[in-house]
Amino acid sequence: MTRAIAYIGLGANLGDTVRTLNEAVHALTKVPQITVQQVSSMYGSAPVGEGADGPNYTNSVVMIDTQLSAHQLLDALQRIELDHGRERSHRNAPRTLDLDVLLYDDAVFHDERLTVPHPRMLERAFVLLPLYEISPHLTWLDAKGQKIILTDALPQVIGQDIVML
Ligand code: PH2
Ligand code: MG
Ligand code: MG
Repeated sequence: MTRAIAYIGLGANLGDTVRTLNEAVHALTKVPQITVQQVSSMYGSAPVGEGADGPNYTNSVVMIDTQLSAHQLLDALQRIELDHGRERSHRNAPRTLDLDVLLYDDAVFHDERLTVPHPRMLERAFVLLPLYEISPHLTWLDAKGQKIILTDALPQVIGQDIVML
C-alpha cells in the first residue's frame, strides 16, 4: 500500500481553541488510514486576510502519513471540522476549527474542492513557523512546479506578529 506524506494546517479562533486543536489531533490519530508523525507547538496570531475578524487564532501544523488520496483526506478533515461545530458563512469567517491540506506528497493540483499546495501558505507565518519546527529541511513544488525551500521562504513572514503558546 502506497503511503503519502501530508501536512495539515490546524486553526481555530472561536471557543476553547487549544482544547479544540488537541481534540483535532486526537481525532486524526483515530482515522485508521492516517498515522500522525509530528505535531508542532501551538501559535497565537491575529486573524489575517480579507474579511478575517474575531478573536486571535490558535494554529499548529501536523505531519501525517496516510493511505488516503488527497480528496479522501479532505473528506476526513471536513468530518472532523463538522464534529467540532464548524459552520461556513463568508470566506475567512471566524471558525471553531479549520483543517487545511497544506501539502500532499509532491502533488500540485487545483480543482473546485482543493488546491495543493495551499495557495496562501507562503504568506503566512502561522503556517511556515510550525512547519519549520517539525520539518526544518522541508522543500516542495509550487503551482508553477518551482522548488520552494522552506528556509528561503521564512524571511518573508518573519516580521509577522505571532507567539508560540
Ligand atoms: N485562517 C484563515 C484566515 N485568517 N488568520 C490566522 N491568524 N490564522 C488562521 O488560521 C487563519 C487566519 C482562513 O482559513
Ligand atoms: Mg484555512
Ligand atoms: Mg479550510
